[in-house]
Amino acid sequence: MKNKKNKIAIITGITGQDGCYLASFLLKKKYIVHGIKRRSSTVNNYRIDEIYNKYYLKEKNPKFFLHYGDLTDGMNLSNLINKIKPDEIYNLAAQSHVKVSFETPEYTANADALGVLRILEITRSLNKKIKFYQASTSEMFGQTKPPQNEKDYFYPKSPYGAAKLYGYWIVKCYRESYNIFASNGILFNHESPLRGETFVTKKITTAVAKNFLGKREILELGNLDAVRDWGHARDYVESMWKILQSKKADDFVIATGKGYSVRKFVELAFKYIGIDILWRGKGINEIGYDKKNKKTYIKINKKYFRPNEVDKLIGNYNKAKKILKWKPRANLKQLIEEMVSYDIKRLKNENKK
Ligand code: NAP
Ligand code: G4F
Repeated sequence: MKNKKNKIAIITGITGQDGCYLASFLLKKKYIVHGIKRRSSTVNNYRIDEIYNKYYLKEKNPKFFLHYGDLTDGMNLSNLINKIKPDEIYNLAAQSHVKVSFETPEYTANADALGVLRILEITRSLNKKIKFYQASTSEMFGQTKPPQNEKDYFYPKSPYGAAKLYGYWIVKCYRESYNIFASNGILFNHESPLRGETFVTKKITTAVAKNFLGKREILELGNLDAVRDWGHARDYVESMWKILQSKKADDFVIATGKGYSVRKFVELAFKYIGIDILWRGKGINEIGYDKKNKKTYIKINKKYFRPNEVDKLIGNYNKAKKILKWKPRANLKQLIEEMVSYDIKRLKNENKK
């Protein structure tokens, strides 16, 4: 299976947003990529269909492979890692939705915390030279005041944040105890046209696109005042690779250093299609409406509030800039424009069908 020139990477969470961008990035760097996907009753490969066609179906010597697997199944992970013999493992698989983690806390801990331990334990006994990347998150900072960097303390506010914090510490623990090359990328929010549709940015850009195409829809949201540091997934997957190419295993904050509220994101996204949003009312009764014709476009629905909220995440990525020579390329305006344009095109195509 191994070709001398090509490094072999395993990506867990291959069907997710980052899995797709990272696979594409590594394939361009001539890696052989093995993606691990979990079984589902409906096909959910849409993000990686193009890659699968290009690098598996149409290739004489395929460079991209898919395997069934699950982070909650240690034996399955062990069989796969033993068979594939990777140089690098990028652990991106997770129950990644913060609000959902309040409803499925035990499952979230099993996949997002113990899943990390399972892979580390397999690599420890199989081959300590396998480099391991863990998708850690700014959610671990939770309540800590921004700007947050690698030295700040962690104070997670959700089962997701707490599970990811276990993942973070077990990576450090295995690195220090067994001299394994295991690193954490502490990534702040990153989005793209391929973002999952229940995350706030994608919800907003989809609603904006629908309204642009004349399909009037009122967008229902929760907390408009939460502040996030939103970057582009395409830029962030490059940092994952750089983290594993670094001389020394270590932990890095990856962010843009700029924070915006959900409210501002809404305003910028509507502005892109020529609508100026104004706000009226308070709390659950607040609405967002068109300055010109007074039509309502945004309402608040309490079902989108969380039992506990992380108010403000803004990352300080100086360490990554200095050591990895990484910096973000896309700014928020560019990100929004790309997401809205993509959604307009996507919905137009769906309407044609
Ligand atoms: P995503 O789009 O939700 O993708 C998550 C992936 O994990 C999907 O492929 C999903 O499979 C898979 N998965 C879930 N549970 C699994 C399990 N038990 N076993 C195997 N696979 C499983 O998330 P993302 O935005 O690409 O994020 C990638 C990673 O970075 C996640 O670990 C996330 O927690 C972390 N992270 C993300 C951000 C961000 O802003 N995007 C920031 C910091 C950290 P299905 O397609 O079948 O659901
Ligand atoms: O888009 P979100 O659901 O992302 P959140 O909770 O920040 O988590 C994302 O980023 C983390 C990194 O910091 C990742 F680790 C995690 O996997 C995920 O990718 O919500 C962003 C903000 C929150 O404050 C939320 O309360 O938007 C607020 N919000 C307001 N209305 C909403 C909504 N969030 C969602 N999902 N849906 C709403 O209607």
